[in-house]
Amino acid sequence: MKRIFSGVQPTGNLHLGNYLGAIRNWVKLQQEGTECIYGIMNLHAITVPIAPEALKKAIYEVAAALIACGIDPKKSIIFQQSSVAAHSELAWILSCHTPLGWLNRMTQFKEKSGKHKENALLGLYGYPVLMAADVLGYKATHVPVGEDQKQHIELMRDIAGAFNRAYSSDYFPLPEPLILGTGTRVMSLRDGTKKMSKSDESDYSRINLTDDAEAIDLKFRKAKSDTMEGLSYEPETRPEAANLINIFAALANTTPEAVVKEYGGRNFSDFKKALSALAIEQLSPITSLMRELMKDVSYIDAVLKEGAEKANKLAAKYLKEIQEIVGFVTPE
Ligand code: AQP
Repeated sequence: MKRIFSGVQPTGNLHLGNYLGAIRNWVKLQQEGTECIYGIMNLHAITVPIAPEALKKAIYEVAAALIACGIDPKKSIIFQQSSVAAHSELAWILSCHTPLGWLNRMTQFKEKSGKHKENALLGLYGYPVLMAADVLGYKATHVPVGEDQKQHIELMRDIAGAFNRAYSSDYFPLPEPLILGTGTRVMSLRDGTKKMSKSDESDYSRINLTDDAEAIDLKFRKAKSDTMEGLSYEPETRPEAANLINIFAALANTTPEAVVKEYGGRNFSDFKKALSALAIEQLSPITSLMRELMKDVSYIDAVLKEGAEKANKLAAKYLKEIQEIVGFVTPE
């Protein structure tokens, strides 16, 4: 049986990278009729400092974005991670099966903890174990993510294997990453070697799903390009041009080569105009629907409540089985 689990952190505005690398694929998987569970990962969001009001707003915004992008709460489960206690409980059990050496290899921790590792939080260090619990806690088989999450999925497979070996069981399936399409690694519009990210200080580095047409147009116009003549796809030497070509290809459902064939003879400014028109055409219906949903969050509340009930039902059943495997008792 195929079961999909994925999630997004409510750490700010969702951006084009989240959309092309993850959410758009989540919608496709839902349309294929696969059982899908999508989480708003607020326990992950607090691994870096975030103000309570900002977190609350981001949780609603992410829920609105998922619905506006096409995740249908009647077909897929949409829920807030902290509403299902099994995530934290399983994370503890799995952390007792995860050697420190495995966590020390995680590049995301190295990047996010900065220069002062001693001050980095335990939660940030243990983030990948919680992520393993998120997926394994539903016995999910496939995890659609952007390329940046590949290392975390490999670790969760290792943790699942360690647990299975420790109890001579085959309880956890080893989840497969699904890294789909041409938008698996959308880069910053200010620096083609850095990924587009919610936490980048510059708002000009990303296209937010809440941006209006004017903002999208301005950001693409200001996007860093290079001084070379014409348009060519050379990721090593022209990272900014390659990023814009990749974004165009992902939005148009085509290949970078096809984009270069069409726009190769034109200048950057013409290409940027075409790119911004395409992005506006695809993103503006999402932005309008998000705005509508945010006007009255009672619908979002109802979706999150129903999602939490469904997710809890599955996760609580599996957690009980896992506790039995470990040797905990359930007094009847
Ligand atoms: N730039 C990207 N290109 C393609 N996919 C991306 N994803 C994130 N950035 C890109 C994918 O979006 C999903 C949700 O990611 P997340 O919000 O949970 O965490 P993240 O990867 O840490 O995203 P950010 O924007 O960089 O957040 P911050 O700044 O808070 O750390 C994942 O599937 C991810 O692969």
